[in-house]
Amino acid sequence: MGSSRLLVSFALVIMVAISYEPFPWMGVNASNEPTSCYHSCNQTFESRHQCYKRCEELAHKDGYKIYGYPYSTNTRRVLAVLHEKGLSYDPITIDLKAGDQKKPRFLSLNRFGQVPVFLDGNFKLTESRAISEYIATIHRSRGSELLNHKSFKTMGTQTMWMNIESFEFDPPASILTWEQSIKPMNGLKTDYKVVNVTEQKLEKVLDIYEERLRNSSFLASNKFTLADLYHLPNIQYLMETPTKRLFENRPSVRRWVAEITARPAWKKACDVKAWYDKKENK
Ligand SMILES: N[C@@H](CCC(=O)N[C@@H](CS)C(=O)NCC(=O)O)C(=O)O
Repeated sequence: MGSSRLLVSFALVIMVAISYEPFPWMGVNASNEPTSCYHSCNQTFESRHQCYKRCEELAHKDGYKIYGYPYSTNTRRVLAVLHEKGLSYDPITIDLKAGDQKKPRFLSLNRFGQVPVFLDGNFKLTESRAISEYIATIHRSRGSELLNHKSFKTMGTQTMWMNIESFEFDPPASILTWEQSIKPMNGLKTDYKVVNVTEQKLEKVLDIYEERLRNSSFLASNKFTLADLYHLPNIQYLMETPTKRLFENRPSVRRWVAEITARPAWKKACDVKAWYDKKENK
């Protein structure tokens, strides 16, 4: 009797612990519907492809909303994924110049006070790379295949290059974008000392990219993937600054930059007018 009561209490504690949401403002309303839909695809007589398509439709039925700013690098990263997949979305402008991201209304969506914030129905995500992976995974069979998960090795290689972007490329690249593009756009002065020191760091990273891209069309494999896409927002700005020479001086990096920046989806992601013309902003 005593031991069965103990067992029930233990089960209850486990159930409460599993359902506990440590950051209620992040994804508390998440619907499990799409995930369980994909799981169910293994148990139906429908073809896997058809089943995935149905799950995609289900996941996308409410439409996507993106709170962002069309000049923001992190917003553009997500927009690029949406365009690569041919997905529609409603843009909601958070004017970073006006400081909208630090106003209570927006802080209730993202306590870090940063864009983008992505809504799939009631499910909320922040962090541009997490949002990108979410969309690319749900819509893996639609539009450009951004995940090369043909084997565990290709998956590992892709994750590795996505991490290299985050931890090696992005830190110097985003400082250089900030100093040379964003600061002047906001009437602030570029600190050239910072630029010089940071360019030296970026050069070391790009030497490694040059080696890799000599033997591979794209970073993770011979196909364009999220690993390449993640670099686009900073590269786009840097190609308009003197830092462009660091990319141009390395033939394989130059070839890669030309190829990825020419993608139609990327051009759409950078179209500021199209962002403001969309209906949610009106
Ligand atoms: N790690 C975040 C960074 C988000 C971020 O820094 N967003 C910038 C715009 S590109 C922002 O909102 N800056 C305004 C601020 O920090 O006040 C992501 O990848 O989404």
